[in-house]
Amino acid sequence: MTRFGKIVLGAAFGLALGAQAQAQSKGELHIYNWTDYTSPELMKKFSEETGIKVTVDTYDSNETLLAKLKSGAAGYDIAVASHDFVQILSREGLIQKVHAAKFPDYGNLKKEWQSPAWDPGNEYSIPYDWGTTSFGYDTAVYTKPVDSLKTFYDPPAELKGKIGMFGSPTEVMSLVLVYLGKPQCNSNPADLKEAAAVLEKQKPSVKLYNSDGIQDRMASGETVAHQVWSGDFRRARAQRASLKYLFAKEGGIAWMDNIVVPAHAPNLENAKIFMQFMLKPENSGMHSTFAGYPTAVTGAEKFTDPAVATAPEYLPPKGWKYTFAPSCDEKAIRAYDRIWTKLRQ
Ligand code: SPD
Repeated sequence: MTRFGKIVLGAAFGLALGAQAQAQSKGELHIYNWTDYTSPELMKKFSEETGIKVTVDTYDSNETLLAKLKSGAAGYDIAVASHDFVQILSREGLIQKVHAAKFPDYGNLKKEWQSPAWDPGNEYSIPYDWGTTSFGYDTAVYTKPVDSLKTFYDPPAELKGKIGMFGSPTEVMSLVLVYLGKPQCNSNPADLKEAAAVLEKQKPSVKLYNSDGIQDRMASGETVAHQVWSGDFRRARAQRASLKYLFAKEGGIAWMDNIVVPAHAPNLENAKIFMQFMLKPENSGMHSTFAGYPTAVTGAEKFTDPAVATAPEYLPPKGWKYTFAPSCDEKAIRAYDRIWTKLRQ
């Protein structure tokens, strides 16, 4: 759940809809999205323009999304999945085809994000925004220069016991493999032994494993270093200026999140209207301003707050090595789960 929990937008936000517009209500849209990833202002705009009432539930990881859809939760019209999970969701029949390439504004997608490897022809999805994964820390607490992920996996005294890690096995494994210079989606026993050893050694210095609430934890000083997504860290830094996001010398992880429609969505047509809405540069730019990530829509930049678009976390520096982690096979996922289960005991 977000810190605003389950939110209902539209009527609950006291929209300036006249009696006539309300009478023409176009139904509902139930969104299932990551925490801190849905702009209330943008949803209000959507409701005002379409007459569709929006509700939002939130989750903390792709694994939670997958588990929820697998459990048969049938109430959602929209979800947001990272690129490496879109294929898993489609293979398992948990999302449905929307044929996004036929949407009138499909051409607004930047060419490089059209028909991506994880969804050829954009049958199931449209890209939402992209960012990177690394660590951020408080330079007021640890004042020495940092250029390596080593500082977080083998931390100095100042950070011990105050590190936050993600609560997602795929994300924890992806970054530790970058640190070790090993391939992603790895099921090589020797590599995994090394990765597990790094995480076990780091564990006494970790305060918690949780992907939700990072902005608040870093802004309040509850944690002084955290595994984190770039845009979320910018929002924490806006509240605590001594925070710094690390573009480590070992590189980092990149991802693209995508809007998808769960199988059996009760409001399929409204889901398509929402996807089309998010392809408009002004709406995509509003999302970018809220979440702090670049989007896949041409012209969204014009509608993104320059303070956000020029933030150091917004885009990786030229020449920085980053990997779009591929969708892992069963063997790697099972191996990651074993390491994760042991780590969390
Ligand atoms: N505040 C939510 C940010 C969502 C980031 N999703 C990234 C997933 C990377 N695997």
